Amino acid sequence: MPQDANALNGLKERLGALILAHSYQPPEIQDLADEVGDSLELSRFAMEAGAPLVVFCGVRFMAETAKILSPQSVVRLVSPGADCSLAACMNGRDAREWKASYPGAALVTYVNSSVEVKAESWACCTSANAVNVVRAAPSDEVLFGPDRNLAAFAAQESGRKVIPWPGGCHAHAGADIRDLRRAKEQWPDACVLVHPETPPVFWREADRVLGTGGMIRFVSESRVRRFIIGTEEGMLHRLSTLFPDREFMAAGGISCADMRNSTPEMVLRALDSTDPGITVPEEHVERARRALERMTSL
Ligand code: CIZ
Repeated sequence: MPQDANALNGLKERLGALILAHSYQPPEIQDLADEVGDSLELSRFAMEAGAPLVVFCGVRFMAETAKILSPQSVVRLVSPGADCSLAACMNGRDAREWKASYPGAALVTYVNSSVEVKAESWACCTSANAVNVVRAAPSDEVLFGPDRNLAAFAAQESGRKVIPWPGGCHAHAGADIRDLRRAKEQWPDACVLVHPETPPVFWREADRVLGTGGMIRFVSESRVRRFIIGTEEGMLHRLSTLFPDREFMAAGGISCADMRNSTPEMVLRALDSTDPGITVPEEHVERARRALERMTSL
């Protein structure tokens, strides 16, 4: 729709807006975005650009993270109802009560969490640096939430005593191992990359367990031609765009409805709006920012 594309580019330029899209977004959204990446990379882009308006194509916690790290920007989420099932697994009260039952233990939370939970945390992490953040935690026991699979992976890789919160991403935790096995039968020569939010049975049948940024780095450094990818299916478009000479197959049936409902029309509406954008609860912002800054520095 060239007319809409013209309208979108014209508005974007006039407003000095930056359009950011997560790697799990639909192909047509990734293709129109200024930058595509994981939540950490996108927050960094927002911080560095200092644009007056950031239009975020992703889910709520990502837009909130961008707003906390770039308070001077108006940050609009294109699909205002897009939430993360994993972030909903733990609330501020859960985090406070959990910490109270393990006095002295540092709480590390995955960035897929609410602002209030971030504020209760010693540090946040992404799938890319969860192991390093857990290694750096200043306590014998480390509380890790809300994703139990990422907690188990960080424990396995760091050798630290990690106590997991029993939460999970509905899409990754519900991934079907039979689907991965079928993909391996179809492409026996392929390299298998899976996300640490998938259940441990996936890791045991994979060549590497990596976050989305790690998958991109791995493919760029590998000579292998075919890859089976165990994460949200939007990642296939990202990989195929970056590496047109390789072949990718999705495995596990991992699809997040909240990630997949953005459309170009919604991006246009978010640009052409007077909405003040994402707000974050004032009382939690400073402490959440400290936990996020630890995440970006580790
Ligand atoms: O950190 C992110 O953006 C998520 C949710 C996953 C990943 O591995 O990039």
